[in-house]
Amino acid sequence: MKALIALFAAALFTTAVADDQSKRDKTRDSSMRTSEVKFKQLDRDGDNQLSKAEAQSEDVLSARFSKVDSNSDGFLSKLEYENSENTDRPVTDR
Ligand SMILES: [Ca+2]
Ligand SMILES: [Ca+2]
Repeated sequence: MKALIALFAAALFTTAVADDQSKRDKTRDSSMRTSEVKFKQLDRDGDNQLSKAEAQSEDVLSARFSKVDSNSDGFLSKLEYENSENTDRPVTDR
């Protein structure tokens, strides 16, 4: 019986943790949603990366393509795109 209670407690605990995690994920999602939506719009062939041609529909991105493409494979991954979005605020020259 004791073991059963322990099992229940463990299950409850796991659920609570998972719940917490999904809440945190949602918060993070909403703050990243704009760039994610934009990325999906730009990624016309849906291969989860932006080719130069796909990036061309966005002037700013197209102009900064080689800079945003941090691993220089000729494609922008979602991560590279999101990083560029985050650093794309008014840039002060250093
Ligand atoms: Ca693509
Ligand atoms: Ca890349």
